[in-house]
Amino acid sequence: TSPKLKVDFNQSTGVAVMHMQNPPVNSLSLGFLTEFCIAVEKLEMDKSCRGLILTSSQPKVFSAGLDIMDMYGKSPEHCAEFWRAVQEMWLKLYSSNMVTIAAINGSSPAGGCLMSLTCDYRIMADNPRYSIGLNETQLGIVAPFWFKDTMINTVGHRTTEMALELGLLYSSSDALKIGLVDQLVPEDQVLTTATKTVTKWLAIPDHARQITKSMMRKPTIDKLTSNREADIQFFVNFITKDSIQKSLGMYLEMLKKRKS
Ligand code: CO8
Repeated sequence: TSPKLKVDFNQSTGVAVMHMQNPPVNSLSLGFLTEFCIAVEKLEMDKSCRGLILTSSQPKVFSAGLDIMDMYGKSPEHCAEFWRAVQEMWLKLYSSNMVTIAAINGSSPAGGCLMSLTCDYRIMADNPRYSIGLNETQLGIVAPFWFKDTMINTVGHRTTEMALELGLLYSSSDALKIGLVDQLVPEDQVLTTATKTVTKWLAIPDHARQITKSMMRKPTIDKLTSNREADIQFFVNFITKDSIQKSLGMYLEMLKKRKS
């Protein structure tokens, strides 16, 4: 299988750009997440890498979120392994010592939004067709507490409460209004703006920035690390329920119908 990621590391700036290339929509499958976590780990260990930009090489989509096929009609064992990989992706990104920037050049629902929310800064293409948000309830599923916490930490409690209950997907301009993203730029400037932004962040002494980041995020991270197995068990019990499987099936049908 071809690599699902392309990593461009610029030795002179110390910044890596990670292009997600898992066609057609960069869904976060078990295979993708495994490859992704290994790549992030490698960069994290490399002392010369201080910044990471996440972007998509697929047109119109940053990431469609978790791969629904990894949660639909799968064994409890598969679901458990998949969920552990989702947790790992979040833990690695949310606790990264690198400056992380999401260069959101397309739609970014659910898990795609979560991935963006783990970054230090979000730049989105100014395009009303692109949407971003935690839309889980629209699939009849529930965003886990650490998805919810990550969103609260970014946009606050009230906005998160309404967004999660309704499963809201925001247009790029509405996402900017509520602070779900930090900046909108024309589509062809997303990556160049991300590169400029990371330089600005890297001007701050690493140790001071890293300790501050950890101070802000550690309570949220600890909540999951101390409850990881229970969270996996909860997910597996939930997702394998007949009623939940039925909702996912209906959502998949809707996705297919919407095309024609
Ligand atoms: N997983 C698997 N397949 C997907 C996904 C996905 N998340 N998203 C799209 N696909 C498939 C489509 O079904 C379609 O398949 P096919 O070609 O066989 O018909 C193909 O990818 C292309 O999709 P589209 O034709 O829809 O592509 P568009 O460019 O028109 O639209 C979008 C792209 C906007 C990304 C659109 O596909 C979309 O809205 N997708 C659904 C996104 C979504 O709702 N994701 C939620 C996933 S759940 C999640 O991330 C968190 C779950 C937390 C679990 C908690 C439980 C306790």
